[in-house]
Amino acid sequence: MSTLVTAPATTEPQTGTRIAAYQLTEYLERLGVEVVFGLCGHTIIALLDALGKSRIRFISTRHEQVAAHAADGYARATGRPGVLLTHLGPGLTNACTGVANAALDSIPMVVIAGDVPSYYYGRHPHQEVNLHQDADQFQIYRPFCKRVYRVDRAEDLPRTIERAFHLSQVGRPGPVLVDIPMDLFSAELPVGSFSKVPAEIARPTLDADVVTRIVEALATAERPVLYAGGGVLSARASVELAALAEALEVPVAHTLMGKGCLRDDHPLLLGQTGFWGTPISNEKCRTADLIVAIGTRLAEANSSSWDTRYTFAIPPTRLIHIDADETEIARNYPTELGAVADARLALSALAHAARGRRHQSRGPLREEIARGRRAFAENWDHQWSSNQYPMRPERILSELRQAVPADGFIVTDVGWNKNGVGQQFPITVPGTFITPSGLATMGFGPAAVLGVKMAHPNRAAVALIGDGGFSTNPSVIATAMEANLPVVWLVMDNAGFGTIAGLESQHYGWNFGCMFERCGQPYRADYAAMARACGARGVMISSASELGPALREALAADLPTVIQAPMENAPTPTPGYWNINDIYKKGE
Ligand SMILES: Cc1ncc(C[n+]2csc(CCOP(=O)(O)OP(=O)(O)O)c2C)c(N)n1
Repeated sequence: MSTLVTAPATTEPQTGTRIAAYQLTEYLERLGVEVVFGLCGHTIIALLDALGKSRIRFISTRHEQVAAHAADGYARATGRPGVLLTHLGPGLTNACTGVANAALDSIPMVVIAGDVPSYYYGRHPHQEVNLHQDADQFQIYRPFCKRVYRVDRAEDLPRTIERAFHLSQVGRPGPVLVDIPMDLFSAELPVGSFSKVPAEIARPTLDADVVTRIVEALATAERPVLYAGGGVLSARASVELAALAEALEVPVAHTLMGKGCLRDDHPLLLGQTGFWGTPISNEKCRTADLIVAIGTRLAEANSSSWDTRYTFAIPPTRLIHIDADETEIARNYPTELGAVADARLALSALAHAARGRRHQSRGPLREEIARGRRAFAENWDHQWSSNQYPMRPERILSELRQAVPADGFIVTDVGWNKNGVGQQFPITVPGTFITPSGLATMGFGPAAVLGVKMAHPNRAAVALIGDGGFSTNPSVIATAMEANLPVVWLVMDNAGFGTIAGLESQHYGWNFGCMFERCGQPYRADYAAMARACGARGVMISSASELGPALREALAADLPTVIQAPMENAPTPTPGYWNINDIYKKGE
């Protein structure tokens, strides 16, 4: 049985009334909420007043998107819901991108937003969103939240908050919005109003006959593959996955979000699939006779746009799919058997049943995997020691891997950083690779690392990001200073939105609109100086050999550090396929 964040029954005296904001804060404390990320506004200062007097830390950011990504990072690093507090209107719209990013990666989050006073609904009070319905702002979150609640009566607040924590964590996790008119924070509620706590939940597992059927299918298949998605990591199921793979000698491929599901040096690990995958992983999946996929959407990038020539050929490959969300099953591929289950419980049951079970001979599988992985690495391993300046991206990865302890967190953004790490960077401790996959939001990494460090102050936390991603919101430096979070941002600086510049160059022969330029010349902002201006540490790398020492110093420092590494805009290898490349047409 796995448990939600739940709270012990209240011990407060049950008489009289008390301001809702105070009772809400005490309830959050009882739920184990350690930190709230947000940005102030006149609608939420009643709650800030209460938070300020509580044990809960409030991390005040300079942009609500930063707060949302930080709450997301915190949730990924702890497995508990991130809590975001935002003002109405522009606060809520600013936070949208961060909350949507969490939603598309199934991250539990509770968003608390202030709204206009309830008694002014529809009269156009300051900042009301009401073009279609009075006090309508909560609707903005409908497409990506599991549920949007607007609380219309103070008495409904306790029940709604309890529902939000429950819903954000059950089944497929995700964000839930609770939109609260500002007057309700100041309402007097009977003491003890927040007494209902989220229930302990026994998550679904597999029936015994389903377990037998899947183990039988894996044991008797000639070329089976286990395919792990982010659901395996969020369920903390790496041990169970390894046990199943080893019991039946089945190789393991993974999605971007699934990276780290097995130690990178595990002899059965194939690597990532798809456009930015590895040849051995794509090949073993494409030629498999059976794939058992767990906790994955079988999404486009990881499936080479579902083109049967590259990553998955289903059919003829048979597919068994286990997921927490029934809507994911059989969407993109014909599926022989779907099962709705928690990844850890399912893998544990399968591994238990597989122990000692005879299986088909896999031949020299481990040697083939080792050979395939080595052959691909030979394309770039000579670059690990390249002294080229501006640096080769592979040298940056290699220095980072050497400097960061195995249990340190690598938080990426989008661009070379995400694609390169997914493909080429060894992760040995599950859960230490944190990346935005579903929405693939540029700007996630620099902010999410704040939440990750908040969750694990004694472990290293490095944001490996592009200069495009970093410059979307450099206010993260000031926030890290204020919150005393000694994170490291390693900026891979190719003076532009390099990945898109590369794509445009490939198809159109130039990179109009994608590079940073001033008066027709490349334009490089000095992010290291920007960090120093905030009182943080800033290091501009001026030769490849400086990076390793700079990283070690940054990781030992008690101040946040920006390390800016000028880098060649070299593309990440793409052994898979992405259908967009067939769309572009060049005119005169
Ligand atoms: C918010 C947002 N806008 C645009 C994009 C499209 N996009 C994907 S990669 C990328 C370039 C990122 O540039 P940078 O951070 O410098 O990394 P690089 O590609 O140079 O490695 C862009 C703009 C996105 N993913 N997110």
